[in-house]
Amino acid sequence: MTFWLTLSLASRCSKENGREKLKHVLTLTLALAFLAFSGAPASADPGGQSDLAQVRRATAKYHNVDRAIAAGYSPASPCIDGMGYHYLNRGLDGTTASAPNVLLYAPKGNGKLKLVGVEYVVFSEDPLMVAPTLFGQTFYGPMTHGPVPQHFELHVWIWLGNPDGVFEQENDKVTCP
Ligand SMILES: [Cu+2]
Repeated sequence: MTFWLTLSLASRCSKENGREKLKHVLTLTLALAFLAFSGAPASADPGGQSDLAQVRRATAKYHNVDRAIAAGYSPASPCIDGMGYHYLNRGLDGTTASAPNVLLYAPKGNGKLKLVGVEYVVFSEDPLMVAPTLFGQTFYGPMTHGPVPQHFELHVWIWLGNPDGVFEQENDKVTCP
């Protein structure tokens, strides 16, 4: 959007001179400053569906768990009913939509794994930390469970429909042997 504004202004300015040009440059500077302070314009996609499509594109290759392992994900939990196996990539911080740091796999009957969703886990020992957000959703937490340090988490069931909702913590369709 900023890029478009800049282009449009440049083409107008080239036809004008001196004072008018300065006026437009000032207007643009103010507009950009406003955008910078107000953050991104209100989302036209509050449910984040286009963002979810982006996550699907980014993680489709991980249907093959060997590719996930090659990319730095490794087993980080036993199979948990409602979630499956968590594969964590410690090189990612869970704050980027297109780069989830956890992949969720459910066991298939043949002993293989089926990619069912992703999870974003943001670790923080800061008791005052405000829960992060992605896709317009606020992460759950802060929480600890077992040996897992304090964190916020958001599950996103993009590869196996969750009747309770795509952002619910657990998916009842995921069961362990
Ligand atoms: Cu989980």
